[in-house]
Amino acid sequence: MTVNYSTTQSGAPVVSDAHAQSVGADGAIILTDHYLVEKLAQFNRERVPERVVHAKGGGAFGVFKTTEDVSKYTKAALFQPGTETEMLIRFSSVAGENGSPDTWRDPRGFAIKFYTSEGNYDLVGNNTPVFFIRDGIKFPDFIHSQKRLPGSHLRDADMQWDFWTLSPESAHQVTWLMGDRGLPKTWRHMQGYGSHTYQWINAEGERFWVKYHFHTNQGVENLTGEEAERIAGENADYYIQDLYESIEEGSFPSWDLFVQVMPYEDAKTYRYNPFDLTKTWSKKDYPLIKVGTMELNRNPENYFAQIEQAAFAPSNFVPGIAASPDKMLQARIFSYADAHRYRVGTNHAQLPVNAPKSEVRNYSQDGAGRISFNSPSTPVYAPNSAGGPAAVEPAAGTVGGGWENDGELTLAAHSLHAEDGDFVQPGILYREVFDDATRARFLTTIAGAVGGVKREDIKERAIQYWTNVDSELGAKLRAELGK
Ligand code: HDE
Repeated sequence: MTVNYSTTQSGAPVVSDAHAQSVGADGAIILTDHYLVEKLAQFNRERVPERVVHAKGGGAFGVFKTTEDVSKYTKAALFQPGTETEMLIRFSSVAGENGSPDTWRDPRGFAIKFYTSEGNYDLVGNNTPVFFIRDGIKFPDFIHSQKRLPGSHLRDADMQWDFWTLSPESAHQVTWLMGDRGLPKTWRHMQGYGSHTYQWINAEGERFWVKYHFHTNQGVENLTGEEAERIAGENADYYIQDLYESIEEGSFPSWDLFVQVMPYEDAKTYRYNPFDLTKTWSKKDYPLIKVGTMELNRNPENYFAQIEQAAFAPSNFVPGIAASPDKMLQARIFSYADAHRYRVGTNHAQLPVNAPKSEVRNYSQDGAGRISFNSPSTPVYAPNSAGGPAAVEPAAGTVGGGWENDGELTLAAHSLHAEDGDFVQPGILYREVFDDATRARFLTTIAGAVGGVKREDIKERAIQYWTNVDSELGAKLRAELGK
């Protein structure tokens, strides 16, 4: 009969789960009680650094099925008709620390890892199609302004609005955030976006620009400001619980994936610069094309191992999908793998949740926490004459997904196209997409947020910012703040 006795980490039986060894009942505990030492030492090391942004989140596993034929746009194996690919998703909020309420107003992360037959493809998006800035060099400053003051350790409306109003490119994302969709009812009831423009390449080597849209089959539903505030007080883990319980009950949430596809040459002349992350593409210009459906059907068994240690990286591409000239995307291609090396460790990609289902073949070796290794007969260097793994070189002169570039080194922003302007699309969103009721709630929300600003000059700049989005809105906000 096997006895379920507890053991040390090395597998030997432990003497007691309840008592440390001591010299006499009332005497000193001893250093040779290595099980006590091991237990306390492991406990001290249970946490890894939380994500500097998107710290609070939850996730689940599922399957993505390609139901349509988009092979004329991409050769990626996961997007070929009928292909089913296992995937992991992690939803999150951005500014709050781990443990902060799920229902605070914030963008929500929508990070997917597809375990494809050609390696992992990570699509690390949000529930919004745009972002606050268009150059990655501003990201640390932006996040500092949304987090806490160093002295009081409090969040602060003055620095949020100081940053936003001095960065007018934020207006589209802030309009979006202060609108109804800034407070999704649950993670199941929101859309997901790749946000950036990505590149797709078909089997003939033809290139396209694409934007990803995940449409929820649960329907888009939002909370009102009052509901969100009440829930934040009652249940900080409202979204985590909703997702977990839905899946446990067998009610599997799903999203249909659509793409907007722009022919390669159009990028030069499209009315908005298509690589500027603060802009969307009109669906009239580039209609949605369906790709397939993602269904979440399995909860993690261990939150830490499978969600906290999940490492999503926009640098994880597969053949047929590549980067674009979007400067934000390019900054992210560096940033995420770097964050994982620091936060989870240099061998993070070998942990079960991060490891691809396809075989890994290369000459990387060693490092803290190494799990897998090559057979001793595989050479440890390339090139070699012993038949070790070797790159399949792409066609001469290409890296399989590039674009032409020319010019001096410059600090210039993305070039302006015919209808570009920081306040153009937010104005359209406010006037044409929002209805009357949404506009009324929007005014209450921004009046509340700007109302928290103490410095008069920043408050005045905030009124000007909204006046630039829509002059009537600016006047209403001024009246509201004067009350
Ligand atoms: Fe992130 N972001 N980000 N971000 N982001 C992180 O990665 C960063 C941006 C997004 O569930 C970090 O592992 C930079 C846009 C999601 O694990 C970090 C820039 C979009 C998640 C990081 C951006 C996102 C992150 C924190 C500007 C949507 C959570 C620790 C160039 C399109 C992923 C970590 C998960 C997480 C950096 C902008 C989405 C620090 C430098 C734009 C969903 O590496």
